[in-house]
Amino acid sequence: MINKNSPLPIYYQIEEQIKQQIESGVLKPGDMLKSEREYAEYYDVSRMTVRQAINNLVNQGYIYKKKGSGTYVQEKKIEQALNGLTSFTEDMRKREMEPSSRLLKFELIPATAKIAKELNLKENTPVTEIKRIRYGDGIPIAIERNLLPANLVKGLNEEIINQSLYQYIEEELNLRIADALQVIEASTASKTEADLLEIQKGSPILLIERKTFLADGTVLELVKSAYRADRYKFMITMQR
Ligand code: 16G
Repeated sequence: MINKNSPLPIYYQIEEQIKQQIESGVLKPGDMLKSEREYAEYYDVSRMTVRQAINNLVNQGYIYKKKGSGTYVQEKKIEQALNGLTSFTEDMRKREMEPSSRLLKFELIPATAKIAKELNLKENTPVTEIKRIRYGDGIPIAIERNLLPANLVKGLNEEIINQSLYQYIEEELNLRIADALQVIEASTASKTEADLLEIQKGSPILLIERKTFLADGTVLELVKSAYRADRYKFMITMQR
């Protein structure tokens, strides 16, 4: 229950209670929450107060509103450990989700000056460009664009790309993927991104740039991806 004499604002107390119900599993992903009116009656507070608690939980990604329907508990976010260099396929499998992809582009392009510099190639060297929507259990999670030196990934075809790129590189080409540099930035979805990710335009997304290296220091890929921020979070363990 809430304590009206507490120095903690009432909306905050309600927010924390709902959060606790979600974290403890009393409210499960996909469950519909009570309406604002019901919460207001239940806690004996104004609907404005309830609305503030609800909006805060929406902003924190715990719940989401469906127009004309109600407010629901959000699915759990997929965590990617930042200290392990994983592929999308491995990432999903670890979460016991089924990975899949939709191929939007698979082309050979000549390296522009900028791409050539990043990949340590001469300008106009053939580069393989791959654009995929990545899904977990059929839900779009990310849009991903990879650029790889074409001579490094010989034999790549659509069938392979629909499975795992890293698996092919390691198991078929016997190259050793060693490390990567990754930059993560917050942004909002453009109309095109929103349509591909099946979210509303302007929803939060995480823009990720990854430059991956082979054990001998060769640049293997440049990747730009847009992840749905409501479905994805990063986790990092640190040592001192
Ligand atoms: C991840 C990587 C991406 C890599 C892909 C390979 C991030 C931000 N990016 O999505 O760099 O190319 O996995 O996935 O994590 P695959 O082996 O499933 O094709």
